[in-house]
Amino acid sequence: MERIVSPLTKESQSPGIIRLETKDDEILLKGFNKRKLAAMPKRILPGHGACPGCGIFPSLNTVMRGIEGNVVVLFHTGCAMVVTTGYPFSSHRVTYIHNLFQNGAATMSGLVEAYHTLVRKGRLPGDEDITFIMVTGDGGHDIGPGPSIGAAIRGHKMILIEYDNEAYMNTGTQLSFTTPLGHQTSTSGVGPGERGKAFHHKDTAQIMAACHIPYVFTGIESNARDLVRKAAIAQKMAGEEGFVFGKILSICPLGWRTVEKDSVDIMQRAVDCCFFPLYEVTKGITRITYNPEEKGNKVPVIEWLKTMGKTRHLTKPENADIVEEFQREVDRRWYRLKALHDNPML
Ligand SMILES: Cc1ncc(C[n+]2csc(CCOP(=O)(O)OP(=O)(O)O)c2C)c(N)n1
Ligand code: SF4
Repeated sequence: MERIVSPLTKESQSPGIIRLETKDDEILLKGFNKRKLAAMPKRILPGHGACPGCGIFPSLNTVMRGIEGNVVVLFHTGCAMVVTTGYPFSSHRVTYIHNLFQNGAATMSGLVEAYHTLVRKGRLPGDEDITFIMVTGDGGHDIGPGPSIGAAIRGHKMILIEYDNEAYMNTGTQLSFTTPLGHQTSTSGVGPGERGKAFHHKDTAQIMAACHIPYVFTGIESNARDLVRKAAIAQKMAGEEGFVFGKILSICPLGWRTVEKDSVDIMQRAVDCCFFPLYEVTKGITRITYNPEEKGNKVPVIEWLKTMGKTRHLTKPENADIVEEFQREVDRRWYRLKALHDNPML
């Protein structure tokens, strides 16, 4: 077959735009320039088969802006994988691997160790650093959390990114364990016998933080500066210390039943109602990186829920008890996070 685009070189992936500086125990991002970063060649090319407005690729491409040099990626089964790998084509401009749904972290950690062992034995040059990045959906983290937790505890030098679109989108919007309470999916219906998902969402960022890995972060694509900074720290930590986990809330207009032009506002409300707080955990120390209360932006959860088709039923008076329960749980998790932020000993 004729090659349409060439693979990326290390040089083209290393524009040297951003850098990190440490000041008073805080890691600061320097040189952030949206125009320059946007000109960086994309590791995932456009022209793939995702729906218009899909949040996965702007999210992943923003993460990639913070990461310089050669990258190897592994994608779990899910929309991100399926829409970029329609045989015989590929949207990936870097070395790409796919293996069965649940064992991505086992595969990637084996590859990381093989690479470092071959370098140590002199069978590979080892004259450049490679950043190993695994990508999974939230469903992949229902089916494959065992290998992910195993890889985290073993401390392999890799980054694991979970894009959370709150359901199994690729197979038809079935609920995942991160689908929030009351949200409608194809397996949590709304009607006389059911009022959306019946139980609260799983908190993967906290599960991974409990594995005592060097760095955990959350992010959204529309807060690009925050996400690029966290990605740059993730690369540094994965190169020097060990396993890193990042969770990104990612909009799915098809499954959330939203209109693309509203995406940025919807995602911002998810953050501003504290459903999806932006924070990082560095070697056990939690730091909230955007506090909607301090900015005067905090809104009740209903302000987020009313923006999506999948939660429109929650605006009806007969479902007020679900909204109340959801608000209570979101508040509880937010207060807990603030306590962690305020007290490094927690
Ligand atoms: C072991 C296994 N079970 C089920 C499937 C079918 N399957 C393919 S993609 C998918 C959903 C993936 O959901 P998620 O990880 O949330 O990614 P998304 O599709 O939302 O991007 C499922 C269930 C599979 N490929 N392998
Ligand atoms: S179904 Fe959702 S997650 Fe999948 S490609 Fe479409 S918008 Fe993206």
